Amino acid sequence: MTDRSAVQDALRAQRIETPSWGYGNSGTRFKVFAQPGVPRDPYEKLADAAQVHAATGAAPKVSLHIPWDAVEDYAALAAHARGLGLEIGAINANVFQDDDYKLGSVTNPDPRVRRKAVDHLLECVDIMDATGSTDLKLWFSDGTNYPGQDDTSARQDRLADALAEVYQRLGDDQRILLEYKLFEPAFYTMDVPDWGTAYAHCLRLGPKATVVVDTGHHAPGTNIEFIVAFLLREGKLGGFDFNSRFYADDDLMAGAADPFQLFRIMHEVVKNGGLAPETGVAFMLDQCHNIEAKIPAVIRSVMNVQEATAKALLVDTGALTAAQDAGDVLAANEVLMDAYNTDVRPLLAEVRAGAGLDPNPLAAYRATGWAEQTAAERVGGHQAGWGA
Ligand code: LRH
Ligand code: MN
Ligand code: MN
Repeated sequence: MTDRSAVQDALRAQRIETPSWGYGNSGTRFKVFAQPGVPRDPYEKLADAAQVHAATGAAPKVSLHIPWDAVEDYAALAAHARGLGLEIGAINANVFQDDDYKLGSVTNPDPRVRRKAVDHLLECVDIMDATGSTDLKLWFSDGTNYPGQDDTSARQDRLADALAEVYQRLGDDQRILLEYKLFEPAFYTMDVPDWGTAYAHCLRLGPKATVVVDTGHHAPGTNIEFIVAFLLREGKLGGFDFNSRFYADDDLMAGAADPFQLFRIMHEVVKNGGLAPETGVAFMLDQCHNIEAKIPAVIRSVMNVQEATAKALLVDTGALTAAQDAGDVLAANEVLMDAYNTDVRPLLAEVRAGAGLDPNPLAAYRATGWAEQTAAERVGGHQAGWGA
């Protein structure tokens, strides 16, 4: 696409969902560094997310993680979100932080533990009903550490049974987003280690089950954009958990480690129609800001996704197809690189100004004084949920 106003329209329409846990204190297993002004409850996390949306105009949805974001009244939480101009996005289930889950959750050899895990997933669907969320994001830490520890295929059977039960419970407008991860916390086998496993389960479940690509969940060197192109072609790409990684599941700011990879991913999204809301591709962040200030880090991440998207939209598709059809390898590559090497910051500044926003979201946020205000008002910040 090279029509400038069409590019601007597409950028204006893109929505990036931010994670509640990105606003809380987090760290590694070595240390959590508490920051001043960090939210003490889900209501305050939403208030912080509203700052990101106010500065960018692009982040009206917030993912919740249950029970990290457990509240008495979920309808009231959703109403609070609406009052802030936000909506509740994906409900992330958590079946990885209970002693019972040492040997797995839905794939645990003990049927009692499996029942408990599935009940939690069903409770998450209740929370979707109460909040208006349409997406149930499932990530399982399940797996084994040693050869022979458990029966690999039996675990797949248990997983399939659990997913089928949850799928049955979904409402018409609700769906499962199934996430995969190569390793960690299990080190020998993960029960959903890769997109192929996730895809096979989703295919068996039906149209309301799709795959989530978390950009931090692959082996080094994996061609993530190929996975994206393939899943989009099959109608099975539910969305992204965007973040950056240098080594493993680092959960750093999206586009910080490898902006070129993010561009290549967004190129496949744009080329294969994944920006259109009808495709249901959710652009979510899944990050933790251990040492940097959280709200500006989320704003920066939103901007990085927008910049990658803008560059992908600038790819001259006519010239690209012509070069590809002619078998002109270098010309085709040049078309992509021309788009990637374009400075899209002025274009995005124009889009923001056109929407009545400050062209510089980070400056806009700083000018609010929110960081100083919350540092003074909020005492005893909330940990994101793990890493202590
Ligand atoms: C697992 C994961 C998954 C969790 C989130 C906190 O590594 O990516 O999405 O829900 O981190
Ligand atoms: Mn994730
Ligand atoms: Mn992860």
